[in-house]
Amino acid sequence: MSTTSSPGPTAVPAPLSAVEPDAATLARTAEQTAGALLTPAPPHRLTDVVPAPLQVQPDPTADWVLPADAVIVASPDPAALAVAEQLAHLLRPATGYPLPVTDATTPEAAGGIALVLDDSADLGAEAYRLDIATSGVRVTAATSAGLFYGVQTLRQLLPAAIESPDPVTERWALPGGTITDAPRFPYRGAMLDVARHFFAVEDVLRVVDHLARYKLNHLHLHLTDDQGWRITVDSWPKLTTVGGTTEVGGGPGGHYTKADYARIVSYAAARHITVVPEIDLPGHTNSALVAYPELAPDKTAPPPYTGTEVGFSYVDPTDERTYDFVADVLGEVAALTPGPWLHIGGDEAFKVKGEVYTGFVERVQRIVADLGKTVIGWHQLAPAAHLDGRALQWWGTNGEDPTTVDAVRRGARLIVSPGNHAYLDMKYAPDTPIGHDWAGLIDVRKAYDWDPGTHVVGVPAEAVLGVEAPLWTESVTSLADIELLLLPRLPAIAELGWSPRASHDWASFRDRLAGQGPRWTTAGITFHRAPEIPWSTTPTIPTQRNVPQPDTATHLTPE
Ligand code: TNX
Repeated sequence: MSTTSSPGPTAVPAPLSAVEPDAATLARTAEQTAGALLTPAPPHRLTDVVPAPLQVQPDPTADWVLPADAVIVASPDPAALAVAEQLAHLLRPATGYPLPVTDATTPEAAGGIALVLDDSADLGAEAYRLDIATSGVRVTAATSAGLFYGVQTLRQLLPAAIESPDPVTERWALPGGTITDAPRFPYRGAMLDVARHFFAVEDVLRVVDHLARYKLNHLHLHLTDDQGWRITVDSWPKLTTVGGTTEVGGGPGGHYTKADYARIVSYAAARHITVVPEIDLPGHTNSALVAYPELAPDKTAPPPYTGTEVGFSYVDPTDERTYDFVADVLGEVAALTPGPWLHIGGDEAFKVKGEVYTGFVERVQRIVADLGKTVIGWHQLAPAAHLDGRALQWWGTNGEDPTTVDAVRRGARLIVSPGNHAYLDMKYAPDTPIGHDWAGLIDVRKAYDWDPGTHVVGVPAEAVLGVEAPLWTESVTSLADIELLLLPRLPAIAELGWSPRASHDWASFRDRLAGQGPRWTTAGITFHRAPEIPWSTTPTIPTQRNVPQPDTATHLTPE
């Protein structure tokens, strides 16, 4: 890793004086020298953070080392205390320190770490300030989300060994100074397609952990498609008992019970991530038609589909029963989902055209609004009438799109997911073992070098809600596959969503990203060793964890 900084005060052995030292001084000097030899690495630089923070003011005189008896003290608020517990969970395994959590009306670092909720500090909803000084560390924010993001930054400033699941002898140094940070866009997301291949709850929780590390705040779950229906709907039970039993390639499929889904939602909420459920309509519905032929245009069940073609299936837009189905499904999904969004798909419904398509979408949009939720749909929804708050997810590969620009003029906001920059299912290079290439190859630089604020010509930055990186899973069958495609491109998209445009700099990003490699290795996370990134060759702490697991703090109650 490319870190240079003045070493912390205890790393430098005291110079021997000309006067004969006493035994105690000699012993202390020997101990300090041994310590410096054992752990010569200086702290990371305060700028070594992904996504790049808004403002960084290093103070090389203020480096700090976490003492074994440090206490974490938080404002007396359940959400702030929950973040303090999360911090303790992050730090305890590798340090082996007890790190008790306490509360105080005015938390003081006092040689430890203070998490301070302060709505008078002029910090926005997701903003935080991180002060690292010789007296300890303080994170200040107006909300628990801000505290959580400050903790993610703190985590990255510690040595990579902090990711070890087992105790490690290390000097837990932090670089001195102040970071003041806030996101550029309010919507920063990733999508996981659990329909083409089904993934266990544990795998999804692990993806949530990856999002949280990089301050992403939305997880879009593509829950239904031709190859499988993945969420229980009590009023239409065969959607999962029949429609959930298939997947691409002929595997067994699977589905989430309502309790499974609630577990994902609450695990994500505890990490300040909103789940955005997608029920893809009117196309991409073969699995629903297999379960309920009455929804099919010819009222005949099609054969189950386990291939990878798109655009052939649709629910009958001329039958009222279809709208009962949509209302029942969206009603049950809305009831399970605390977040404001319902994603209604709308892509590649090639057989439902023109006014029939827009008429269908407009009815579904109203169903969503009547449920008190806000519509997101793929940008194919653009021609349909605008409805308050509606957001379109743009996945084009060419920034010219007059139809979408017109929908924005009528009030739609945009989530940008350009297929040729943000699609995590595209291969990195021709030899990437899994993935697609219909939108081109996406190496890390291609994932990083674009601007969500100006990408779609004619859409002003104010209309851009944010950015999302979708992962379609036709060729993805395991957690290791997911991680290979996610990392290291997810942090690139996260930086586009979080960091100010003025900080955009490939050379800086490349070096900071390289610093993430040893963290992933230490945590047992798979990633693609992209050749354009100067990964460190320094050996990392071996982990004894064979089976990857989500963060241990699964019991945390959501807010
Ligand atoms: C297009 S992008 C699709 C998906 C496929 C994906 C494969 C979009 C809204 N629809 O159905 O899985 O390409 O990259």
